[in-house]
Amino acid sequence: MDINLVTSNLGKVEELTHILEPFGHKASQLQVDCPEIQASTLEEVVDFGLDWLSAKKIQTPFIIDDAGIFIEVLQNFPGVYSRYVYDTIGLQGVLKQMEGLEDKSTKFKCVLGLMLEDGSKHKFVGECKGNLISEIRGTGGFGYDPIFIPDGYERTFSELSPEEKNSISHRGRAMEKLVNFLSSMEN
Ligand code: ITT
Repeated sequence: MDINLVTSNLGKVEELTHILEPFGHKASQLQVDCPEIQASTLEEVVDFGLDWLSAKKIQTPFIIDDAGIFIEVLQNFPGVYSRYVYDTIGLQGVLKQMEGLEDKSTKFKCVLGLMLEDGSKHKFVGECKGNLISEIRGTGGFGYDPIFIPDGYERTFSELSPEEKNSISHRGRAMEKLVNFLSSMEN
């Protein structure tokens, strides 16, 4: 299947493409300036995005991806505001907020939205639990990857290979559900 990935984030394009290609799907990035609504959940952002893009008659099938990092001791902030926080205070600013706090439990969450040619909309959710660290480590990945260590590992997402990250990440888990869904449609 030829699938459009509607995102401005090249890191996401790489991760999504690596998962889709072995299943015979061809992925292409499509950059569309989709307004980001004020919402309290990633699911709401994705619902809005799917409707908005479909009203703009964006070529189907397409996938959108909304993700964020949820820091437990900060009442799950920044969550839906992860992009804003990253662009304003950055990783150093987040680390500063965490100074002196012992509990560094954090999770990543990804909600994928899929719009098919028949106009049907589908959402797939994946999470990855772990901990923040107090320094920036690693060069791979993107966004918050250098400050997050997934449970069961001692390396940050940035220090894992792209395959390792995809095999356990929030996006990888949501994508596993999405490709299974596409495969079940073909049978
Ligand atoms: P699009 O909306 O164009 O897809 P974006 O970068 O704005 O791209 P999000 O709103 O989903 O994407 O991301 C919110 C923030 O979380 C942003 O700063 C990302 O870099 C970061 N982020 C998303 N997925 C991530 C991941 O797998 N690892 C590290 N950071 C991630």
